[in-house]
Parts: sequence; structure tokens; C-alpha cells
Amino acid sequence: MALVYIGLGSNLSNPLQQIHLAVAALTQIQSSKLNQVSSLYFSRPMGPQDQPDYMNAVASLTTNLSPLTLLDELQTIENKAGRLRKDNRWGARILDLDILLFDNDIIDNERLTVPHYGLELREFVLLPLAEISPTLSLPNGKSVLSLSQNIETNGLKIHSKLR
Ligand code: A4P
Ligand code: MG
Repeated sequence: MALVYIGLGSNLSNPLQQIHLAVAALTQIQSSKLNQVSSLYFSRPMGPQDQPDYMNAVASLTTNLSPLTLLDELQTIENKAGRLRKDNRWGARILDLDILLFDNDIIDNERLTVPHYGLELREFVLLPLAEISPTLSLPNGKSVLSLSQNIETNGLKIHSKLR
């Protein structure tokens, strides 16, 4: 069994509902069990500013799936939510599900980079991650809690509890 952290993000088509539906979908992934879900956070867009604010959350899952099979499952959920893959780096999206951490694994292949490349730089990832797992360390040894305490919060605020 691997312990996995997944980042959820949405800023289109009723983000609140998108995140709720995505959490429900995470409970249905084969050979996996949803453990924890952070609060839902409002965040300002990273990247182009001419897009709506985001809702972000982080969930933890235990799984017997391989990293790439889990990625397939997450992309299926994104596609069912109506995600269109466009060439708009950091642009608006209905639903984004990122594998933040997969155990202490370091993965770097064509389809998957784990830890997620933006993990240490994004307040909307670090604060929800520290909320559900304050004692967690990254594969490079850094403490998630101290990273979360030292990042610019950029107006991030808790919207509601998810479950
Ligand atoms: N991929 C590689 N590593 C991973 C991973 N760890 N998890 C590959 C998931 N996928 C991974 O992803 C493109 C490809 O990355 C996938 O096919 C997979 O093989 P995508 O979801 O289609 O593209 P993307 O998410 O748009 O990638 P991009 O442009 O790197 O966006 P980011 O970095 O995810 O950022 N502002 C706020 N406040 N909150 C947000 O959540 N999100 C973004 C998107 C921008 N601004 C934001 C937020
Ligand atoms: Mg993504």
C-alpha cells in the first residue's frame, strides 16, 4: 500500500460543486481508500490574473495502484468533469487533480513528476497539506509544516470543511 497526497483545484463551472464531486469520485477509485480531506480553500490565481479565483484542497489516499494507473484514474475523473485540455499554461480549468506525493517515491518520467514540481512554491498546496498532515516531510527531508509557515499566504482563506 502506498500513501498518496492529491491536490484538487477548480476555478470554473461552480468550483465548490466541482471539488465536492471530485472528492466523491476519489472514494470510488479501485484498490484505494480515501483517508483525509483538508478544508476547502479560496485562493488567488497563480499565473494569468485574468481568470477567476480558485478553490483548492488536498486529500490523502492509500492505494495499491501503481503511480501511472492512479494518474489514469485521476485523468478519467478530470475528463468526466468536462475538463478540456488546452494549451493554456496555468489557465482556468474545471478540475485539476495532481499527484503531489506518492509515498517517499521520486518519479520522473514522461507522464509523471513526483513530488509535484510546484509543491514547495504553492500556498494553496502547502497549507491544506499541513492541515491534514502536520508531521509530514518531503522526500528531500523538508518539513511541510515549516514550508507552510514560511510561504506568503497570498490571501488564501478557508472556505469550509469538506467532510
Ligand atoms: N503530470 C506530470 N506530473 C504530474 C503529477 N504529479 N500529477 C503530467 C498530475 N499530472 C502530472 O497536466 C499535464 C500533464 O502533466 C498530465 O498529462 C500528466 O501526464 P494537466 O493537468 O493537463 O495540465 P495542468 O494541470 O494545466 O499543468 P500545468 O500547466 O503545469 O498547471 P499546474 O502547474 O497544475 O497549475 N492557481 C491557484 N490559486 N490554484 C490552482 O490550483 N492551478 C494552476 C495549474 C494554475 N494556477 C492556480 C492553480
Ligand atoms: Mg494537473
